[in-house]
Formats: sequence, structure tokens, C-alpha cells
Amino acid sequence: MAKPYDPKAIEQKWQQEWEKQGLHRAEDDSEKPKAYVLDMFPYPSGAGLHVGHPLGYVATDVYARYLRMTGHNVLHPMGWDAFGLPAENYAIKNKMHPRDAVEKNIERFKEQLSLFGFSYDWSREINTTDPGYYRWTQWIFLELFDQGLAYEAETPINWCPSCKTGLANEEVTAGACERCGTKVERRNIRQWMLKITEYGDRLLNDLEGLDWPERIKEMQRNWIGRSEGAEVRFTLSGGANTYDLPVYTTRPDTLFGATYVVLSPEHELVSTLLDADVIENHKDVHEYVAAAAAKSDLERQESKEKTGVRLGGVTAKNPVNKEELPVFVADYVLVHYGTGAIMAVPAHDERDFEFAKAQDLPIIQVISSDGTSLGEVKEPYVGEGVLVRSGDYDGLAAGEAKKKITEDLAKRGSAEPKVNYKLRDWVFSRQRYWGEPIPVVHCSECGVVPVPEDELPVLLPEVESYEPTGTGESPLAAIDAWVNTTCPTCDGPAKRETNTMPQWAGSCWYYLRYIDPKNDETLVDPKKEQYWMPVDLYLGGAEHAVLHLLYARFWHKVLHDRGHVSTNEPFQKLFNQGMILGPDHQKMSKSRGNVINPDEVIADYGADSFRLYEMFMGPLDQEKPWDTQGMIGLFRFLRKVYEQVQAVDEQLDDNDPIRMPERALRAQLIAKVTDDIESFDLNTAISAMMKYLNERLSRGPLSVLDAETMTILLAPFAPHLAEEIWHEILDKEGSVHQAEWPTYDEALTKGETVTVAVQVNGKLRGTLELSRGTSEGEAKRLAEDLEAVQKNLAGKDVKRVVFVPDRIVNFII
Ligand code: ANZ
Ligand code: ZN
Repeated sequence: MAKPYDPKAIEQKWQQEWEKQGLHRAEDDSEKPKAYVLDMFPYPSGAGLHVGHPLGYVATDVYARYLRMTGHNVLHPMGWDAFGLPAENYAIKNKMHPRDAVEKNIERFKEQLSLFGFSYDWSREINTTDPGYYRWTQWIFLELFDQGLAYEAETPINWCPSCKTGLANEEVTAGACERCGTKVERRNIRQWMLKITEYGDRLLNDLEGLDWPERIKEMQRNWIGRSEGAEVRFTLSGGANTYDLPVYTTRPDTLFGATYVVLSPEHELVSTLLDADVIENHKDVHEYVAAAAAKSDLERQESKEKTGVRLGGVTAKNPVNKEELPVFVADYVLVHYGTGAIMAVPAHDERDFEFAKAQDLPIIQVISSDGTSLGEVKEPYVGEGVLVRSGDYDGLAAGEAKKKITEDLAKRGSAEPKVNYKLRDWVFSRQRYWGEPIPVVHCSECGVVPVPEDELPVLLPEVESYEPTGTGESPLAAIDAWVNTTCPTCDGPAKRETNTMPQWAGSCWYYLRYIDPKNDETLVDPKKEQYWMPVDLYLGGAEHAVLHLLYARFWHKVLHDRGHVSTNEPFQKLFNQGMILGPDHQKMSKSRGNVINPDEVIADYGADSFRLYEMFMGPLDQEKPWDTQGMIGLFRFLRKVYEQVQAVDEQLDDNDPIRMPERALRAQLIAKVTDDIESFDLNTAISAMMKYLNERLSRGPLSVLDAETMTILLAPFAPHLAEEIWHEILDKEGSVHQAEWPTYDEALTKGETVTVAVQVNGKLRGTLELSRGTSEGEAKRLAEDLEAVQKNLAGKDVKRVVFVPDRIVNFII
């Protein structure tokens, strides 16, 4: 009687066995080629794992297991990103200490993760909130500080009134806090900033060498937002005075089409002119500026109606033609980009066009698609073209004119080429409790003094209340005993920095710590770092396209420049998994009631079916809906495998030439599964296995070698069942996960079989189905086995054999 497939009876058993044997440990010195396969580590939220998490984790697990079986030393670790707002907000909501909440959630996550049979090297587990970990996060901050890349600034920043903390630009989506959706305000608060802008060019250029999805690279490019143009000097006249007014433009070729100039409401010349009392409509302008300040950045940028007020009595001289243009203050111009002032070309810029229409300003076309067509401008023409109405520059192509006009103006000191970036320095401090303390003290004598390295970590103190204060100060500021300290330089009284780091800090470098998680001498041992870096495959969700991936690249480059890491980039290859939708094709959410709980699926069908199904659903990077029926299909497949390996025909001789078609099928399967895993097409690898089993069974029961091969190929996908078969059915020693990946005969994979005629003295005596390219010796042996041939050759001397490859075997007697 065949044993029935019962995942419950086998999965936990093998998980415990693997852990006991330390089967997934990565070795730090090994002759084998290394492979570093990394998952984006989760923050342990209260909700536990959702089905999206395991999708990526299963894929990397398949890959890591495959790499081990093909002779690699694999580093495949897991850990917890546990500082930051989500953990803290969860704790506040549930009235517990964030540390306790994190501990509890990690326990739950680990319990859930253990169900899937992932091959993580748990001996390298890290937690960003461990003092032994964040000591090094603080240490890196001091490296940044020492390099002049961390500085304090009192700047208007994004402030979330609900989370009661400052946010980085990257944490604001459509004007709202990325965490809680509350509309973000602007506030002036003392902040720690990191000079990521100093790395803008390298962060941009080095994208070229990375094996990342083009989409993600493009998002990073846009975020960095490099543009090339010119700073053009207009001369502003107001009252008896003139003022220098540089504007940033990417289109100096349109200078002859400028019909007005705009200052942002916060531009310093606006207050200068207001103070000098030279603006005729002083009151209007003053009121407009005050109203703009009350609006959020989002309202200002997105409002369809462009508003603004003309500065009466003020004009600006265009350096190309000396024309005096009207000057406006309008809030569609941002103070922090370019120079905070623009030349407006309504014929060729959307925003300027809308504003000109609203204010009834002239619109002058200066670029024409073919150099001739001129007419009323019904909508701005933003395309390429040829200059018109531009004096000596008429007829030049826009690109050429851009260069020429900039050069000509530069000779007179009225312009210079200029590169601009959208990227801003990173607002790095948070006015919250649950983060790494920023390791500096403030001394009235010595200023900002870094905490000496041997005093790290600066421990997060116990507090009564860790809820945000909302005053712009962290809850840490209320703990006098912690705040008051002595200055490391002069021993005088000093105060600790009470801001903490943002949640991104710990994840900026965690991949380095897995390499050497227990080292308390250095961040990572250089020899180990050189061996393991860079990460060969990094897999996670596309929501990290900008934030985490840009910050981590930035820190990595700084560490590289300071000689602490050997590579210039951390993540050589990146892959984004797609989202798993609910059965209703909607995003899974509690409120929709369409959430699939992986624990329940595993309880019903086992982890192997779950793993196989998630890989089978479709290409890994695509969005796809969950379908429990589909999952059951995979369960049935595994059940069939289990039944069939128990029904092998042990008499079958795989070397028997007559088994050629079976050998070909097997070779084709090995080739296909191998190629598909290499190219990360895991869904087609699984369908190949399903197809194989059907085709192979149509030719009778499996041979021992068929069963072994199938089991090994299945092992990365369904590790528990494969191990069970390996030991209990096939009677093998050692783990299937340490078995060698099968090789195959390339010739056999070429596919089709051919019909070969078997003749005796030219007379047809039978046919053979052979795989294409079968050798003469093999074909002859097979032909001799045919009954009709044996009868005709009996007692005769075979003088020679005529062999026409893939067509004829002719015995001449
Ligand atoms: C004249 C012009 C003519 C422009 C034209 C565009 C098209 P990117 O590519 O994003 O760098 N600009 C400059 N500073 C600005 C600010 N502080 N606030 C709002 N807009 C600003 O965009 C550069 C272009 O955005 C600049 O080129 C400027 O408008 C505008 F046919 O100058 B342009
Ligand atoms: Zn001091």
C-alpha cells in the first residue's frame, strides 16, 4: 500500500532536522564560489506576515537552495527592521512599550516564517534595535559627521501633525505623511541633515552598472532629477535701485519668448522690495505673500489655477534684447529650486501658459516645429524645433541655440551653464522616542561634540512616556538625568542630542552586518566583507524604489570612500516581486475582507503546496490574484509525485538503449528547470515538472533514476516532500539539499525523436523511434534487438552496416 501524502506528518519533522544539523549555515571561508541572496527584511508589524511577504521569500529560498546544490557557499540571512514610526505607533495604540511590542511581534513573525521551511541562516539574525547593532548605526553617523556630511540646520521641513515629527521629502506622498496620510505642514525646526546631494552625480551615474529593473532605475533618476540648463542674469529695477536677478532655465533657447518674470513668494528680493517700499501695490503683494505662506506645498503646486500679483513699478531687463519685462510674485514658483525665480515663456511652457492666460499677458512663439509655421498659440509647444523671432539666432535648431545663446551671454557675464538637482539633503532627525539616539552632545564651550567611539552605543533610556510631545522636541528631552552629561572634550556640562534617527537608518547598512553579526571590534571584518560583497541578488517590493534603496546606496558609497567596504555599490542585482491580490482581484485588505492568511493555507495543504503555488501563479514581478483552487492543483501534483516515486519500476534499466525517449525527456526536464531557475522564471520551471510527469507516465512507471532526478529538481521548491522521498522512499543518505544538481547530455535535449528505418539487405524489417542524433553504435544495438531483425540475421554473417544518421540502419549480409 502506498503511503498517502500528508504534509503535516513530514514538514515540521524536517524543519527541525535541518535546524539541528545547521544545514543552512554559510561558511565564512570556503573554496566554493560565494552567493549572497538577500531578502528585504521586514519590520515586524502587529499584523504579522501577509501573503506578499512569503512570495519574495519563497523565490529567494528556491534560488538559495538551488545555488547550494550547484556548489555555492550561500549567505541567506534574515532579520528585523524594528525601529521607527510603524513599531512605535503600534506600541502607542496598544499601550505597550515599543520594545515589548517589537519583541512580541518578532516572535510571531518568526513563528510564521518557520512554517515555510525557509533555509535562512538564523545564526546571523539581526535586530536593528539591539544595542549591539545600533552601536554601529551610530558609529556610521559619526563617520558621516567626521566627513562633514552630517550637519545641523534650521530649515522649514515637512511636519506631520499627527505623527508629531519631521519627515524627509521621501516620506511625503502627494503632500501627505506616507505613514498616516495626514496632510503635511511646513515648520521651522532645528534638524540634523545628511548631505546626500554631494553624492547626487555618483548615485545617478552608477545606476548604469547595476542589474536592476529599468523602472526602478528610472524612478531613482527622476528623484535625483538632474537637469542641465543655464543660470541667466536678469536685471531688476525698482525705485532708484537695480538688483541682480539670476533665473534658472533649462531652455535658454527660448529667451526671446520670455514675456514676464516670476519670483517665488519667499524669494528674498520680494521682502527687500517690500521693505524698501518701492512696490506701488505694496498692500496687495504683502497680502499675497502672507496667503501663500499659509498654503501647503501641495496646494501650491497642484492647484489648477495659477495665481499671482504683479509687482507695480518693478521691471526686469532681458539680457538678450534689453527688453523690460513685468515682474510677478506667484506661488507656482518654488523657493528651493533653482534660484527661486524664473523667466516665463508662455508659448513653450505649460505653467507659464496658464498663468499668462489668467493674467492676460503676451504669448510670443519663438520655437517652430519646421521653422516657418507661425500663428496664434492655442497651446504651448514644448517640443523640439527651430528658432524664430530670435534675432541672429533664427533658423538654429533648439539644441544648438541653447548652447550658443548661453555661450554668447556668458561672454558678457550674463549667464553660465548650470546643472540642477531635484534631490535635497536628507532630513535625518526625528522628534520621536523609538529610534537610535544621535550620538553627539552639545557643549556651550565646544559646540557639537561627537560621543567618543568607545562610549557607543548611546543607549536609548527608559522613559515614563514615549509618546510624541508635538513641541518639536523628542520625549527624550524630558529626561534630565539622561540629557545632562559632560562634554567629552572639555569635561564641562553638556547636553545630549535628543533627536533620534529616522527608521531608514538601520536598513541602510544591515546587509553588511549579516556578514559579521557578532563582531564587536568593527562594523564588519574586512576579509569577510571582501569575500561576501556585493549582494548578488536582492529581492523585495517596489515600494522601496526610492527611499531605502537610495539611502542605502548613499551610505554604502560613504563607507566605501572611508575605506570600510570594498565595493562601490551594495546591491548588484535587484528584483522586485509583484503584489498578490485577493481572490477578488483587489488589493488585499482587512476592510475588504479578502485577506488570505498563509498560516491557514499551510495548516490545510502544507507549506510545500503553498510555496509551489506562489511560484506557479505567474511571473514573479507581476501582480496576480490568489486562487485557492489553483493552490489545490499544486497540492494534487505533489501528491501524484509522492505516489509515483513509490511506484517505481526497479527493474527498468536506464542504460538500455531502448529507454532513449525516457532519457531524452529527463534531459530536457533538467535543462529546462536549470535554465528557468537561473533566469528566475520559476513558474515555468514548475509547469515543466508537471508536464514531464504526465508525459513520462504515459510511457509507464518511473525508473529509479527518473524518481531521483525528479526529487532533486523539486527540492528547492518543495523542500520537505523532497527530503521525505529522498530518505523514506529512495533510501538515500544525507540531505537531498546537499545532493548534487543533476547534469544532462546536451544532445538529448535537442528534442524531437526521429523514425529510423531498419533494413536487412535493403529490405525494411522494422522501425525505431530514436532521439535525433543517436549514434551509430547505439542505433545498431537497438536495431539488433528487434525481433524481425534477429530472425533475418540468425546464422548469417553481417558483412557491414550502412548507417544514415537519423534515417536508416541497413545490415548487409
Ligand atoms: C524657461 C522655460 C521655457 C522653461 C520653456 C521651461 C520651458 P526641470 O527640468 O525640472 O529642472 N523653473 C526653474 N526654477 C523653478 C522654480 N523654482 N519653481 C518652478 N519652476 C521653476 O525644470 C526647469 C524649468 O522649470 C526651468 O526652465 C523653469 O522654466 C522652471 F519653454 O525656464 B524654464
Ligand atoms: Zn565642551
